[in-house]
Amino acid sequence: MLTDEQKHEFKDTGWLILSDVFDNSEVEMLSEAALEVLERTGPEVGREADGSPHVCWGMHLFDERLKALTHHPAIVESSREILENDIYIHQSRINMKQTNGSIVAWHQDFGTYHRVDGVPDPRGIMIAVFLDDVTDVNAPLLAVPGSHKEGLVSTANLDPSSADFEQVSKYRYDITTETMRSLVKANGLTSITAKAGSVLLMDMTVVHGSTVNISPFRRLLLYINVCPVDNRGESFERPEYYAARDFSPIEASSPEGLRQYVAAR
Ligand SMILES: O=C(O)CCC(=O)C(=O)O
Repeated sequence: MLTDEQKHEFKDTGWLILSDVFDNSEVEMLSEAALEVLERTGPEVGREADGSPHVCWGMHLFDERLKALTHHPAIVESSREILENDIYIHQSRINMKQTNGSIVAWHQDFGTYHRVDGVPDPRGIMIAVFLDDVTDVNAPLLAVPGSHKEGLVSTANLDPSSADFEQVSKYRYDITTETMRSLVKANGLTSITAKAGSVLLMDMTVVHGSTVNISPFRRLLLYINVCPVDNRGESFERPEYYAARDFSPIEASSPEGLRQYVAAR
């Protein structure tokens, strides 16, 4: 159960970190699952320029361990408390930054969800589960505190010559340097660091991005983006691994729902 202080922090800053949600054995089991799913060969996997996989959208559709994670009580209950409603998963993804793993440009997740997937309102949470320690040296998420209060500040950035145009970048809405400058002048810019096993809950309108990882340390995160069930995507342009078709409320399991997969290793 979140405290009033935590709820206030989420509302005011735009995010909240919960420490020690998953223990080492759960982190190891989830990391194994994520690495296996990244071996998939379909279009749901995004690759670095050298062909190595770094993202898989819709992870919970492809692996029962990752699906079980989305039902973990810490994830479901905390999101329900913040959104004051039952929730569905609009999108999930694995995001791995190896050494030299590439940048994620400044953006708001809600930008694409609203303009492409037809999610009506900026009500939703980007949940990140940390499977590696993330410090200031291995390309942490960078985010502008309070930027969710500005609404949508991103604009379309269409470059049909980019290699990932069809799969990714035709759906991209970037934030100009000028906009970033004024947002950061007013609000500052923060790196989001946490130990493996932590969970980040972030308003999905917060402006965020990350740099190239030039450190020797891997940075593996799992994302689960949830919305209240009365805020469903209304257009179905993108495949299900990008944008939900199933709007059933996510039920919280007991913590054993995930532990059974640890025991089975
Ligand atoms: O993990 C990151 O560095 C950023 C991921 C992200 O913001 C996204 O996939 O929308």
